[in-house]
Formats: sequence, C-alpha cells, structure tokens
Amino acid sequence: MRVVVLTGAGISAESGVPTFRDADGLWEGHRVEDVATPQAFDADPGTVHRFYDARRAALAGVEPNPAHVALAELERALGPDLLLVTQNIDDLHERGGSTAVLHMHGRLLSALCAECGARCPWEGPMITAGPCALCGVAALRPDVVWFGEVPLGMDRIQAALERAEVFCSIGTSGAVYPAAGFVQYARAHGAGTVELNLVPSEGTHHFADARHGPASQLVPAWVDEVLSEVRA
Ligand code: BJW
Repeated sequence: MRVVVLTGAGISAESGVPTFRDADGLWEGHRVEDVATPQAFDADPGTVHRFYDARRAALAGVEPNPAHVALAELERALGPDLLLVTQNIDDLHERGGSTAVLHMHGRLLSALCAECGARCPWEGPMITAGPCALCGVAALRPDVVWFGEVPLGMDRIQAALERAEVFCSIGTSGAVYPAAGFVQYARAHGAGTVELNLVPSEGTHHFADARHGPASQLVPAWVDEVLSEVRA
C-alpha cells in the first residue's frame, strides 16, 4: 500500500514541544508569522536566532512519544511505499526510529549559509556562529523554511501524492500552505484521506475520515489498522 503521511507540530506536543497556534503558541509575545520570515531575520537577526537557539536547546529535554514510534513501525513495514513528510524541524521522528523523513520546513540541527547555500550539521547556539566554513562569509542562518520561501522536496512530495492510495495528516492546523493543500491534491488523484488531530483542523471537511483526539493514541491505532490491512 502506498502511503503519504504529513505531520505537524501536534505530533510532538505530547513530547513537550509547544505548537504554534494553540494557547501556548506565542514565543516571548511573538506570533510565528512575525519571527519566521526572511524580513524578520534581516531586520533583527538576534531575536530570530534566540527563537531558534531556544528551540534547539529544548530538544535535549524531550523524547519521542508513541505516535513517532508507531510511524517508525509503519516505515519498517512499508519501506519505500511510505513517504513520511514532516513540517516539524525537531528530530523526534528520527529518534523514534524513522530513517527516511522528508523535513519540508527544514531542520533545527542544520545551518544554512545564506551566501553560498552550503549546509552543515549544527548543535548549540547559532547566534555566536563564526563565518561559513566553505565561503568564509558570516552569513549562517537556521536551515528552516520561512514564509515566502519554497518548502523542500516539493517535487518528490507531489509525485508521491499523485501515486498515494492513502494520505494521512497528523497534528497540523491546516493554516499553512502548501502543506494544507496536500489533502485536496491527494484526493483528486484518488487517495483515501484521513485526518488525526486533537480538534478539527481548518481543512477537516476535505478528509474522508477525520478522527479527533491525542496523537499518542490515534496514531498507533491507525498504524495498527494499516498494518492489518497490509498483512491480510
Ligand atoms: C494535536 C495535539 C495532540 C495539538 N495530538 N494533535 C494566502 C493564501 C494561501 C497561501 C498564502 C497566502 N499568503 C501567503 C501564502 C503562502 C504561505 C502561507 O501558507 N501563509 C499562511 C499564513 C496563509 N506559505 C508559504 O509562504 C510557504 N511557501 C510557499 O508557499 O512557497 C511557494 C511555493 C510552494 C510550493 C512550491 C513552490 C513554491 C512557506 C511556509 C513556511 C512555514 N514555516 C513555518 C516555520 C518553519 C520553521 C519553524 O518551525 O520555526 O513552519 S511557520 C509554522 O507553521 C511552521 C509549521 O511547520 C507550520 C505549520 O504549523 P502546524 O504544524 O500546523 O502547527 P499549528 O500550531 O498550526 O497546529 C498544531 C495542530 O496540532 C493544531 O491543529 C492542534 O489542535 C493539534 N494538536 N496537540 C494531535 N496532542
């Protein structure tokens, strides 16, 4: 069975990672729309670095939850027939056992040189970063996709959505495009669609099947259903 899974901040919420648009979603009084733009970074790089440095440091205190672990089990069963796309920049899918995660909005543990485009693994604060090791220019920034920038891996995602038999969206509000449009695209190409979210998302009416509750319960149950179908 060919499956595309899209995850958002809600899958990491029970691990202790705050979401963006729930009650605790503000960071020091800023909405994500105010700090996650190239314009915000150009105007005040210190504030934007502190936002990402704090989130990178917080990774050390969180662990994957049963939803991440269940998706790793799905990967072991389906192999290349699963495309796991996450909007999250944390590494909880990998720590839960997934090995082939497409991070469409980038990763906290990577730095991007705005001058030459080089990427390098990154741990610790970036606010004090020196110059890029490749081009020597002091232009390192978080390797994440801000509003107005093009998400990563779009060709691969689009191709997988066109071939998918099942599209499952987990823990995302459906407020941010292009991810919010995946359900309609997959459905138009014949996929069954399922939403697993704490509450109905903005796009809940586009899903053939919408289940509401905590990801730590809904995801393992859904994975068990898929696995019994695959193994039948
Ligand atoms: C639980 C739970 C539990 C809680 N269990 N569930 C006008 C109309 C349409 C589009 C646009 C427009 N104007 C501009 C645009 C485009 C723009 C956009 O979408 N803007 C919107 C504001 C409308 N998009 C872009 O600019 C994107 N680029 C683009 O479109 O390029 C053009 C292009 C596309 C394709 C091909 C070629 C060209 C880029 C978007 C980048 C978004 N970046 C961020 C920051 C990334 C780095 C970082 O993490 O800091 O990505 S913003 C932020 O939002 C982050 C997230 O990945 C993203 C989505 O958030 P998410 O994951 O949905 O979190 P929440 O908090 O919103 O929702 C959590 C959900 O979980 C809630 O529903 C809870 O109920 C639930 N939940 N606990 C299950 N225990």
